[in-house]
Amino acid sequence: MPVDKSILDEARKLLAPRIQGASRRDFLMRSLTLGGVAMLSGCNISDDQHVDAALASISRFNDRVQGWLFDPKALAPVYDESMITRPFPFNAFYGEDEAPSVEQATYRLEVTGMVADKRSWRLEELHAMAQTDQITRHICVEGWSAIGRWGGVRFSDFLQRVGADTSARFVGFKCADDYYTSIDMATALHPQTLLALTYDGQTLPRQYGFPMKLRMPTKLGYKNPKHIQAIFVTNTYPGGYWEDQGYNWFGGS
Ligand SMILES: Nc1nc2c(c(=O)[nH]1)N[C@H]1C(S)=C(S)[C@@H](COP(=O)(O)O)O[C@H]1N2
Ligand SMILES: [Mo]
Repeated sequence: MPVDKSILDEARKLLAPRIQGASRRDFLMRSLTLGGVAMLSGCNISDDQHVDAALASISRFNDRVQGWLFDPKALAPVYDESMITRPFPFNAFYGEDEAPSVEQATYRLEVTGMVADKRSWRLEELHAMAQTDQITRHICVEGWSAIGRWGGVRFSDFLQRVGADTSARFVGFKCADDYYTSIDMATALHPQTLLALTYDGQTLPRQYGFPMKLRMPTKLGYKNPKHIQAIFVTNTYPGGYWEDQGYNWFGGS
C-alpha cells in the first residue's frame, strides 16, 4: 500500500529523538520503509508483537505531539474554481457500486455523548442552518490528491447548536457503511471543518457520502467520514476503521 512520502518523512522526524541505541533505531527505521510503514498503512510487516507495540506507542506519541502542534487558526489552502479535479476520485474500503444508499425521508442524524441536546436531526434542519462553501484539496495516503468544492454547515456552529461540551477530547462518527472515525476537539472547532451537504453546488452524491460527510482540509482523506449517521462527543478514545489497523490517529496538520 503506497504511503505519501511526506508522511513517512514526518514519521521519521518525530521518531528520531525518541529512539536510543543505533541498532534499535536502524531496525525501526528499516521497518518504517518496508511495505509502506506499518503504523501508517495498517499493513502487517512483522508478526513480532514487540515491534507492533513499539510502533503503536510511537504513533500515540505522535498524536499527542501533533495535537500540541496543531494551530487552531492556521488555514489550509483554498483554490480557484478552475482547479477543481473532474471527475473527483472515489475511494472507500469497497468499490464505488457498493456505496450505501441512504433514504432522505427516513434519515435521522443521531447526536449523543457530551452534548446538552441529544435529539436526532432531519436533513432539512441542517439545510436550514447557515451554509458556507470552500474549495480545498483532499489528500489520500494511497497516493492521490484532488481538489473539490464542498458546502454545508460549519461544524463549530453545529457543535454549538447542540450544546457540545467543547472541553471534551474527541468527536466520534459512525457511518452507514460501517466505517467509523474520530477527531480531536481542536480540529472539530477549526473554521474550515464543515458538515458537508453538497459537492460542487449539488446535493452530495451517493458515492461521495450522501447524506453528509465531515470535510476537513487539515486532515488526510481517511479522517473525513462519509455517510455519517451518528456523531458523539466523548473523552473515551473512539479510534477508527483504519486507525484501529495502524493508521496514525491524528492524521493531519
Ligand atoms: N463512510 C466512509 N467514509 C470514508 C471512507 C469509507 O470507506 N467509508 N474512506 C475514506 C478514505 S480512505 C478516503 S480517501 C475518502 C474518499 O472520499 P471520496 O470518495 O469523496 O474521494 O473517504 C474517507 N471516508
Ligand atoms: Mo484515503
